[in-house]
Amino acid sequence: MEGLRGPSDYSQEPTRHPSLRINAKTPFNAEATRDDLIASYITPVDFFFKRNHGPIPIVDDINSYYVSVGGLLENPKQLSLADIKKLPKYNVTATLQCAGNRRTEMSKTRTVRGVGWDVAAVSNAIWGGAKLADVLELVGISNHTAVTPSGGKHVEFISVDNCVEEHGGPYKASIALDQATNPAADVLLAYEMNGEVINRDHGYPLRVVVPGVIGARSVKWLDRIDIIEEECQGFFMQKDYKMFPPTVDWDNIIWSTRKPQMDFPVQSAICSFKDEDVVKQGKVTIAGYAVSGGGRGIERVDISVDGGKTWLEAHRFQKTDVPYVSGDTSSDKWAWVFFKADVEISGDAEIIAKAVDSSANVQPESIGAIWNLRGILNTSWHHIRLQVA
Ligand SMILES: Nc1nc2c(c(=O)[nH]1)N[C@H]1C(S)=C(S)[C@@H](COP(=O)(O)O)O[C@H]1N2
Ligand SMILES: [Mo]
Repeated sequence: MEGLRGPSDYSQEPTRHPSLRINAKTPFNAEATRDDLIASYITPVDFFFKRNHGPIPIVDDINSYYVSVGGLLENPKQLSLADIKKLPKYNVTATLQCAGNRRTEMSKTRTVRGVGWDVAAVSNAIWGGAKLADVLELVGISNHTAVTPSGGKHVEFISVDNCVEEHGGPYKASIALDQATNPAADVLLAYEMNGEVINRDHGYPLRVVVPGVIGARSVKWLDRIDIIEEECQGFFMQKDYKMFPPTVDWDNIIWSTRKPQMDFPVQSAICSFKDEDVVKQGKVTIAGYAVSGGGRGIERVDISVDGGKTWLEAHRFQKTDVPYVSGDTSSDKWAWVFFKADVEISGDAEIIAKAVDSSANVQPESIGAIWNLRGILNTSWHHIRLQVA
């Protein structure tokens, strides 16, 4: 890990925007307010959620930084940032969502363990970097490879941060080799975020971005890439970020019975209001975001102002004044849509949003049906109770 260092304490953290809501200080976990989140379709770096499991690494000398690519490879290589920048550069607009988004709300029905998040552990950026498929080609693995001759089936990403859950070891995760070597999957090694050099909080000098997949697989501060036979055995793949049924609790959990979560399901949240906000009778605008994993676009966002008895369809957009058509090649398949609906409120109202993705997957109605002990993937219908003054 030359050039890149994971400090063991929090004395050298970067400065952050004062209006972020801090959910945990050490490791630093914070999200934007609902208003800040939907103020811009591309989330400004300052307001992009920050999800860490240890102190933020430091680059001592960018000229001695390199990524080691090894594991089940005939010719392991060390790639400098310059080597990676020599590859064709792609800009991919992709929404990252932490699997813990909306955990606080899930915990209200029955307690779950984990950092509490409101609805903003999700953000959208333009990531600039090289395709992982091109990087793997450099080390001799051609596009669309599911298994290498040496038996490699997964690509493991290893960082340098000191994570509590790894007993001071680094954060790591893996994805399947066929996804990593598929140029259309748009998996990036990103060195830019929103047109600027990626900052320390988000992975400087280089991070993985796996579009359409829970944020946990997009490893920041990349140090090593290993081609491996079985998926990564790290804590965050094997003992966390798995979806368990509501019957499983801490006394009967068997982690090995479930697969690591990869794609995230269809999600939406109303951001223009908070619960118990007081409004004037008449017209109000309901606005928020909707996003689905796996490159599935958003087909529809339904809004109810009467607790789910009747519904109307919200207007969806990615670019202002351009109607969004899911599946259209001009739309960003890895990115959220914003939605808006003008509705009439005559008295206290229960507002609900639910989204439908391009495969007709719909958000589940109740939290109870998807409750899980770690409180991940709360994608239940989003409710807001409004009071009329
Ligand atoms: N090295 C490293 N990579 C990491 C993490 C981490 O703690 N260490 N957290 C992961 C999780 S759980 C999420 S949701 C995303 C968050 O990325 P962000 O902080 O840029 O929003 O980074 C992922 N990559
Ligand atoms: Mo996450």
